[in-house]
Amino acid sequence: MRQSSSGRHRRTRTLSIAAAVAVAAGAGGVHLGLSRDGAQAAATTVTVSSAAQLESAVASATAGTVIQVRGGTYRPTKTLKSTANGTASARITLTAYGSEKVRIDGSELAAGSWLAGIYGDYWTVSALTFQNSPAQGFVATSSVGGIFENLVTANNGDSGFTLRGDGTTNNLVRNLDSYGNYDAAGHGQNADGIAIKFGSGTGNKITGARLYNNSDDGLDLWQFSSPVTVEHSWAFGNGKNRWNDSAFEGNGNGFELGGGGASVAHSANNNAAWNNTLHGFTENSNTGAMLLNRNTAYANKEQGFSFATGKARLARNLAVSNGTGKAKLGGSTVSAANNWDSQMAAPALKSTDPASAYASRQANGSLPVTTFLTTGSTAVGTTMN
Ligand SMILES: [Ca+2]
Ligand SMILES: [Ca+2]
Repeated sequence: MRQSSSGRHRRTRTLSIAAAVAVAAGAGGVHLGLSRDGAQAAATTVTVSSAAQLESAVASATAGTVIQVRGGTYRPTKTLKSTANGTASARITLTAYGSEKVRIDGSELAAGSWLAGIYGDYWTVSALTFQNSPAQGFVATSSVGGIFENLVTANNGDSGFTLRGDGTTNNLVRNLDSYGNYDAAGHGQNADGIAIKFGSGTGNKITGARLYNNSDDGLDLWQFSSPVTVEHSWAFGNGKNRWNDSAFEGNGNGFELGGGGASVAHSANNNAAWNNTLHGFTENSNTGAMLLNRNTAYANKEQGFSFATGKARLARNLAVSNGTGKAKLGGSTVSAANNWDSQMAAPALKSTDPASAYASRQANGSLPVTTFLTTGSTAVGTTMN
């Protein structure tokens, strides 16, 4: 924070106090600061310690606002919602206070409510858990430049984490854990770990995710018409009926890279899919020229890699012990140096025990260290990190 005695900055400070007071209605603590360019946007830090304060702070956020949430479990009574835009130099931040553990819990929301819905640009949302929503956990609609980091979306009533809408551009989802999401109303057919669906916009990337035990897919790119990059992520145990739903309709692919008519060249690099009820990786009728490099599919119920209709290019991927085959490829698929291609032997897996994949993340939020599915090969398959 830079202080200045210039009249220009003093005027700004006065304005920022007015803005902060508006934000602070009912909030636990307010600290003022000037952004680095001082005159343009005032950084306002709001510390909240009740659900009402949290709802108010999110609804009142403007460019430069930093909302810090004290440790504990928060049960808002309405969706945490904002249409405010940050800017590249004055982001809007929603995060835990220090290293405190924060759970935002949707169990007191009305049926069908999302837990969090952001409709603006340049948000940073980090180090929070969104759980037990009656519908989606966290949704960003037509957002630009979002950074969504070290989040958990768990046991929600529809997809855990969602990006949607046209103009969804340059968002980064890093180190997301999304698990146990299940839509009872749809008998499990909708709830994915992460859904980037029904929209467009370039530059979106997912990295370091664990997407598991969801009723439908780990990742789903249904009708998203611009390329998405997914890397260093794991999808496992999706599509199983874990809810005693006698009419269960979830069908879990690990990585569902399209569907619904969009033809788009997504990229999937250095990911792992195991123990899903359908395929490990699938185009799902997306005919685009997708790129898949150094992914591993292990013990999925159907194909390791299902790319039978499109122009996907697969290289250096590894498929082991999948139910109906290593890979189902079509006439337009390009396949080279995968373990199903000639002269490409499968290296031995160092471990087939997934227990360590469920371990706590490293201090910086990175995936836990594991030898599961690793081979030591520099030629084929994921490195699991
Ligand atoms: Ca799905
Ligand atoms: Ca599915």
